[in-house]
Amino acid sequence: MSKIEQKSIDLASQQMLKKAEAEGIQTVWDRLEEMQPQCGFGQLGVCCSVCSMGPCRIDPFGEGASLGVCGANADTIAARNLARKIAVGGSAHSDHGRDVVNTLLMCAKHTAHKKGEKGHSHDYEITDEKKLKELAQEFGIDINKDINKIAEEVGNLMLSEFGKQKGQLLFIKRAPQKRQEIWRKTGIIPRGIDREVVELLHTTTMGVDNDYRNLMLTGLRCALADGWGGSMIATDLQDVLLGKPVPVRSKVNLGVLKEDQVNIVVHGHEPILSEMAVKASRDPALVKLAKEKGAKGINLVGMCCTANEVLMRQGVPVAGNFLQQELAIITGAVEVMMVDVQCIMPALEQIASCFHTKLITTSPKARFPGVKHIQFSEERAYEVSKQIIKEAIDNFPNRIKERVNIPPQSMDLVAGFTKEIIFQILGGTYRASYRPLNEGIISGRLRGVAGVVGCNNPKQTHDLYHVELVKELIKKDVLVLQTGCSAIACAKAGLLVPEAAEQYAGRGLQEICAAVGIPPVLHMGSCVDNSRILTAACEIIKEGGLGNDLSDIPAAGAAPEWMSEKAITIGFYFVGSGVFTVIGAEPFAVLGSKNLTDYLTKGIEQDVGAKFAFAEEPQEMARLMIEHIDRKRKALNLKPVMYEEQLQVKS
Ligand code: SF4
Ligand code: MSK
Repeated sequence: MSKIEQKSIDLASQQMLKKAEAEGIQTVWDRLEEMQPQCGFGQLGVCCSVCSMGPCRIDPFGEGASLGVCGANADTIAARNLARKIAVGGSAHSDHGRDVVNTLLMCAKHTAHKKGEKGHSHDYEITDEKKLKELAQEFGIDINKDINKIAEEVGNLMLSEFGKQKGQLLFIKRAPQKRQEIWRKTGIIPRGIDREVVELLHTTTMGVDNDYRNLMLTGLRCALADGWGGSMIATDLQDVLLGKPVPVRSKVNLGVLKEDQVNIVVHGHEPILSEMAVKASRDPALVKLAKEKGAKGINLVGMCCTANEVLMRQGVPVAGNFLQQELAIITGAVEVMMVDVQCIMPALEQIASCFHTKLITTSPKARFPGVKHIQFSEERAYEVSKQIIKEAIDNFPNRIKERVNIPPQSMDLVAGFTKEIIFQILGGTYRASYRPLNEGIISGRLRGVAGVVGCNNPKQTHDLYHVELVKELIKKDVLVLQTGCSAIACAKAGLLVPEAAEQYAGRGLQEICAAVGIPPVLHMGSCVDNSRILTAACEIIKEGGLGNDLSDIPAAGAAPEWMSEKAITIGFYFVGSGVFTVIGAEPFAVLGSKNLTDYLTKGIEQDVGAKFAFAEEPQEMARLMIEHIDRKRKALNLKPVMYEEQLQVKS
C-alpha cells in the first residue's frame, strides 16, 4: 500500500493528498508525522498539570515517580484527565442546545404575527407545530393557546434545564423505568446540565476527588446530562424550528463541488445559521449576481456535522467529513468556507491562504486572528447569510482556474431517519409502530441493532475503520444507525442507499430492507442527534418483547475513528444508558492506570449494566459487538439468527 493509500481509503481524498504533496501544502497528516513521537505519558493519561506544583508525570514502568507532587497516583490523574474531557464534550453539545433554545425563545417572543406579516422581526418560524405541541404535552403544558405562547413556555422550561439545581432533567422520564431505577440507585441522575458540568470540573481540581470510580460516576452523570439533556434539547428544538427531517436523497464527497459554480462550504455544527445560508444561496437576486460574475450558479455544500444538519432537512450535498475539511479547500474551487463552532481545524486559515478561498467565521465563540468575521445574529440571520454568499460571489473571479482540481467522486445517499420516521416506514402512516423492527429481531431475521458514530482521526486510515466495521455488521444482519462523520464515511462507500442491502447485507437484513425500502445503514443526523438513537432505543423497549431496559436489547455502539472530546462524552452516555460501546483509535488515554482501565472495561458494568471495550482493528470491533449482541439474544431466549448457516457458507 502506498503512503497516500495508508492515509485514506477515499479516492477523492487520495487525489487531493497527491495535489497537496505536489504543491507543498501541509495537511493534518503531515503535521501528525511532524509531531512524532507523541508524548507517551499523555497517551497513557498519566501526565498532570492541574496545579502549579506540577506538571507531574507517573512512570508507567514503575522505575520513576509513582506519585505526583501532591501524592496523586496514576488512577487519580488518569481519571481526572478523562473526567475533564467528558465535561468539555458535554459543554460543547449542551451550549449548542442552549443556543437553539434561545433562538426558539426569540422566535416566540418577537413573532407578534406570522412570518411575512408586519411585525415579524426575524427570519425564523415554528416549522413543526405538531412536534412543539407534543413536547408541550410531554411537559404538561396546556396546548390550547397561541403557538408562540406554547413555544415561549416550552423554551423557558428547556432553558431552565441548564441552570436547574435540584430534581432531575425532564427528558430522563423518556428512559425505561428500569434504566431510571439503575441511575437512581447509582446516584447518577443528572440534575441541571450546567450543574453537572461544573460539579464534574470541580471534582477534578487539585485535592478534591481522588477515587477513580467516583470520578467516573460523576463523569457518567455529566455525560447523561448531555445525551438526555443538552443534545436531546438541541435535536428536538431544531426539529421544531427547522422542521423534522424526512428521508432525502443527495450526494456525498468532494465531487459535489462544481467547477462552473460559486462554491460555498458550510462547516461546523450548528444549523441555525447554515439553514439560512441554504436559503440565501437560492435567492434569485444572488443567483443572478453569480451569473453576472461568470458562474452558472451558486453551489452550497456541507462539511462535518453542519453538513449532516442541512443534508437531513434540505438535501444539501455533503463535501466530506472531518479529515476532508482541508482537502475541500485544496481543490482550489471553494470561494468561501463559512464556519460556526466545533471541529474546525485551526490550520484552515493557513490552507485557505494558499488559495483564493475566504475563510469566514460567524460565531463570537470561535474566531481566528486575522480571519474575516461576519457575526451571526438570530435577528439578522438572512441578512448575514446573504452577506456571506455575496462575499463568495465576489470572490469567484479570483479563482485560479489552472489550480482547480475537483475529484470526480460523488456517491448517492439517503439520509433523514429519525425516531418518528422509523415508526412510519416500518409500520406505515396508519399503523405506525416499531413492531416490525422488534419482530425482526425476535424472529432472528435481524440479529440486532448497532450505533456506529464519531469522527475521523489521522492516526488511522481515513474512513477505513467505519466502512469495514459497518460492512461486517450488516453482513451479519445487524441494522446500523449512524451519525456524524461516521455516517459520511459510510455514505461515501455507498452503504447508505437501499441498493446497498443486496450487495452488502446478510439475507435477513436484506429481506427487511427490501420489504420497507430502507438502506441497511440509517443516517440519523449530526453528533447531537445521537440523542435520536437513544429515543429510538426507548421505543424498542416500549414496543415490547426485547426486555425492560436499554441494556437488554441486542444492541451495541462504536466510535471507531474518534478524536473529539465530544465522542468521549457520547461514549459515556451510551454506556451510562446501558449500551455496550467499542472504542477504536485510542483507548481514552487511560492505559497508564490499570484500575481505571479495568473499571471502564469491566467494573462499570456492575454500576450501569454496560461497559466499554477498546479495539484496534475493525474486524475485532465487529466481533466484540456481535458477540455482545448474541449474548443479549441468548439472555432474552430469542430464536437463533435465521440465516446464520447460510452466512457461514457465504463467508
Ligand atoms: Fe502534580 Fe498533583 Fe498538581 Fe497534578 S495536582 S500537577 S499531580 S501536584
Ligand atoms: S463533526 S465531533 S469530527 S463526528 Fe460532529 Fe465529525 Fe466528530 Fe466533529
